[in-house]
This record gives sequence, structure tokens and C-alpha cells, in this order.
Amino acid sequence: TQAPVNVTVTGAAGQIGYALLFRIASGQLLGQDQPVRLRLLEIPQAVKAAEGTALELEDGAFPLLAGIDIVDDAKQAFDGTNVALLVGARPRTKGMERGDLLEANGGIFKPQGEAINAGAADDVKILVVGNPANTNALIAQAHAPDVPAERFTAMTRLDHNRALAQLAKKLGTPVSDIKKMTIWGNHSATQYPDIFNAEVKGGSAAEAVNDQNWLENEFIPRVAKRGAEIIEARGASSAASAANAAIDHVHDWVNGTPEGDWVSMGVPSDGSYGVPEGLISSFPVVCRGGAYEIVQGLEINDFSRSRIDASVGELTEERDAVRKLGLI
Ligand code: NAX
Repeated sequence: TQAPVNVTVTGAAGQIGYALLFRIASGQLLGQDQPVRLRLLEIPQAVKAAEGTALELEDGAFPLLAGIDIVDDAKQAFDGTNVALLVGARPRTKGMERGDLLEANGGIFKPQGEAINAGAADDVKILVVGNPANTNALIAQAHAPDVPAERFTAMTRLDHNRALAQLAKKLGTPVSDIKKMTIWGNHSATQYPDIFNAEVKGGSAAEAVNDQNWLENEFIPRVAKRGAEIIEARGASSAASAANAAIDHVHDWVNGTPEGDWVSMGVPSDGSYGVPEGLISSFPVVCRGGAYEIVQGLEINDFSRSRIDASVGELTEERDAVRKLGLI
């Protein structure tokens, strides 16, 4: 059997952590022949709860689970890590301005970036889930100059999966019939789910829909505000679906995307599609051999252009704000 891969999960005692850890332990992140060693990072007050989750993981008797360490120190958490899932973040609370939120998260993602830089394995892959995910990823990346910049990614796969599901429902077809969905921009209400480049059973999804009103007034806002809809219904924010998306993101990054399809990932821009270089923005990507590439040459119509520009504009503002705060 293969040597275990070290997987670090921050915010392990939180609700996404609870849904995520069992799926990692069962082999759904890296494959059924790949043992994993879990490293759980929590704040001191939540270490005991993380230990409780670890007891339950033990009770899963997962054949692929080679060990669990629980720590409250970032340096220890990322020492030798191969896959880092940065889930723990500071949520926005009542009366909190954006600057306060960015600053509080800077206090988390700066030291975590430094710890990744100091000790992570050479092949480390990083997924930031904790919001504001794109900008938190940018902060961590800025403090890890020795790690290739493209290893820092942010999660927009939940938005991608939500868009697939909503489009499939509209067309009365299984999600498996839909390919080439794209989320552009920020993981926020400005994100742009693009069906103009999507396909249903090999044909144009936009032509199959042929309903601009639905696109603008139902589909896009529904996908972009789905998080609020879940909170309203469930009384708590998305957890299992977010964990599912994190599994999908890393699984596809490591194992590759299917031929004839792509996925959405928040990745550092290389200037493609007019997105300023260095911003961590969502793009259509294909993954091969453990690396991803931004899909090139897609047609961007005027409607898409203005939506992408608006979301990228927001990312630029967030970057400028964290720059002003000295966080990058
Ligand atoms: P919870 O509040 O249930 O859990 C967060 C956990 O992080 C807590 O246990 C807390 O103690 C821990 N934590 C806080 N600071 C930490 C630090 N410095 N080091 C280690 N752990 C720390 O939140 P949960 O529902 O699990 O959501 C986690 C994050 O995911 C939030 O920021 C949330 O906004 C974000 N989401 C991102 C999504 C995406 O698509 N990118 C979707 C789902 C989710 O909303």
C-alpha cells in the first residue's frame, strides 16, 4: 500500500468540518487506495470538540485512516502537509464592517500562510473554504513566497454544483447531461454562473433554455444567493453541500477532470479573460496530472462581460482593502 498523505483541516470542529472529515477518512477525497493522516487545527476553545469528532472518526474504523492529530498551533498543523483545507474563518457578525472582517481574517490567514511556507510538503495543494474565500486565499498566498502561487485556490465548486443542479432542474434533465458550467469571479453575491458556454447533451445550454428573464431574474440570483436560502430553510448555513464541494474540488485537482468537461475553481489569474493578474478569481479549469489549467478561448458575450467585470471589480476592491490594511 501507498504511504499516507497528510491532510490538514482547519476549523475541524465546525459544521463543515464535521461533514468533511468522515468523507476524507473514507477515501472520497484522494481515492480508495490512498491512506490519509488527518491533522486537525482548531482554536484552543474548540480543541475539545475536535477531539470529540476524532473519537467518532475512530469509531468509523476507516481502513484508510492512518492517524489523527489535533493541534491549536498552525506550525504543527501544516508541518509536512500535502493537502490543506482552510475551512476555519472569522464570520461576519452584526455591525461588522468589511474592513473589520478582512482584518480579523488577516489575523487567521497570514499566520497560516507563514506556517504553510515554513513546513508544508513540496507538493502541497491548498483549498480555502473560509469566507471571504478568494481574499483569504490571497492573504495566505502572500505570506508563502516559497510555495508556487498557483497552489493557493479558493472554493467556488459549491456555486458550480448549485448552478448545475438549477440548470438541470430547469431543463428537466439529469445533472450528468450538463457539461462545461462556469462560475466566474468572486465567491459572493456578485459571482457569475455562465450558461452560455455550458452544454446540455452536447448542444448549447443557453439555446436550450432560451429564456433571458429566467437567466437574469431567477437562475443567477438563485445560485448567487443560495447560501441565504439554505440559512432561511435550515436555520444554519450550508455544511454538507459545502463539504461535498470541497471533496469535489480537491478530488478533481488531484485525479483530473473528465474528458470533455471542466470545473470551476478560484485560482490566481494569469491575466486570462481580462482578469487582472494575481487576483484569485473563479475560472473554468481542466485538471490533469495533479495540476490545473484555465480553459482558454471561450467566447464571452456582452452580457457575460459586464457580469464578469462586476465581480472582478469587487475582487479588486477586496485586494486593495487588504493591501491598505498591510495584510498582503
Ligand atoms: P463553523 O463556525 O461551524 O466552524 C468554523 C470553525 O473554525 C469553528 O470551529 C472555529 O473554532 C474554527 N476556527 C476559527 N478560527 C480558527 C483558526 N484561526 N484556526 C483554526 N480554526 C479556527 O463554520 P462552518 O459552517 O464550518 O463554515 C466555515 C467557513 O466556510 C465559514 O467561513 C463559511 O463562511 C465558509 N463557507 C464557504 C463556502 C464556499 O463556498 N466557499 C460555502 C459554505 C460556507 O459558508
